[in-house]
Amino acid sequence: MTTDLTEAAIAILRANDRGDHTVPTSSGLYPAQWNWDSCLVALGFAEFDPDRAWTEIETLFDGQWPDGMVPHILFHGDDSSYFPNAAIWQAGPGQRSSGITQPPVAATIIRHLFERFGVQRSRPHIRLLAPKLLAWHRWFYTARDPDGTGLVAILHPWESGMDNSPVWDAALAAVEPGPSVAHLRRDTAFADAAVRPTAAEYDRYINLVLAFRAEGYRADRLYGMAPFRVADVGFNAMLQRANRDLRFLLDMIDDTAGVAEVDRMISNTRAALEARWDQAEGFYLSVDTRTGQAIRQPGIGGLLPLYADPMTASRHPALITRLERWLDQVEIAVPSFEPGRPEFEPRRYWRGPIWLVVNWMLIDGLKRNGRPDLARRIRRDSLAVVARSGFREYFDPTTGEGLGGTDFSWTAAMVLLLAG
Ligand code: 9YW
Repeated sequence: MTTDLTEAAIAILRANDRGDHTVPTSSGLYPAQWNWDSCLVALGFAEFDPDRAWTEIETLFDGQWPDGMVPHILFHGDDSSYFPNAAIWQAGPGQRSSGITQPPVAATIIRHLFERFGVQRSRPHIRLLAPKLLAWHRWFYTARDPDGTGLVAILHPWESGMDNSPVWDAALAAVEPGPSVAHLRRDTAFADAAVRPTAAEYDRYINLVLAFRAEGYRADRLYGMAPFRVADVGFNAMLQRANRDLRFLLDMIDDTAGVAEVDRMISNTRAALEARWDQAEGFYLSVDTRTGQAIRQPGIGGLLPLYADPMTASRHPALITRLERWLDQVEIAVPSFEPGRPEFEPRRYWRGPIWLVVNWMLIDGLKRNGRPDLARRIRRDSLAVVARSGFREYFDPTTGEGLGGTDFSWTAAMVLLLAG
């Protein structure tokens, strides 16, 4: 169905298309290719330009490091409007990437493309990409879970994709701030500082980058020295969902050794994620693996086991009740942090605003978990908030106000996917 909204979404993706990759926004705020943005944007291209969807993912994997990591940013062109740009990172074989990763949603997106386009058109792409995906997932379980716990760690809040979520507050407070970088920030030239991470957070983000740079971004060094290290439920839930989708892709190309390897990842992570359920809290809790402390901040990542596993709701009905309570406290679904808590800030980035990409994960998960009614509500709200406030980066769940960057690629992609 073609509507004004889908026409506008296509126009945004076309405008942000740089040929073989898409920038999150043309405004200058993010002048490069971000890992999970690219994957999620491919879901939008899939609705009107299948070849372009595959190219997006293939460009991302062209940037894969020899050790298997797929960086969180690939810098392709003029990156002078972004801080920290390639000259600061000084990372990767071509010095054109960041030195950390982002949520591994690629396998899930590739499976979606396969289901959309069928075997004939997808098989050559899957043959190319599945071994690269396997190398990335293997990197996670070696570099980021060297003790074999079944949960991989993030070493920087940027790796989570949910930069300033209150879930990181305590772990980040323990990181040395280093010198102030307030005068170097470029993001606040494009978006109101009141809806972005704080100066104290940015100083620590950059100090972590400099600490990793001093180690040459060597995976065998970073895990032990990282001053920030969290086994996050949301991140691991996205990885687990991707593991299941990767298993499907490897099976399709008859890689039996690969299937067996991923089966081990799946069963270890299933048990480890389940062990993060806290009956008294009625929530999944992430853990600071430097201190061993459970993190009692209810961020939206704690709901993502619904996306990883279709049995989550039947095992833990309390999780659905919790989500329903969140929704009762806002106008529009879904806040990225629990409303009513002191840390909830409905306009500040990942401390409360709605992000459509996470809404999509919950919609998908709720359908699989036998709650199509809740999925419908979130879908309706997601489309309505864009119709009302435009293709913004994120939205205030209490008012529907659009916030952050404008003409955002992944917001456009989610509209195409959800409206289709
Ligand atoms: C940054 C591009 C990225 C997203 C992240 C989001 C934000 C800021 O923008 O990061 O400087 O990297 O938090 O999830 O990938 O849209």
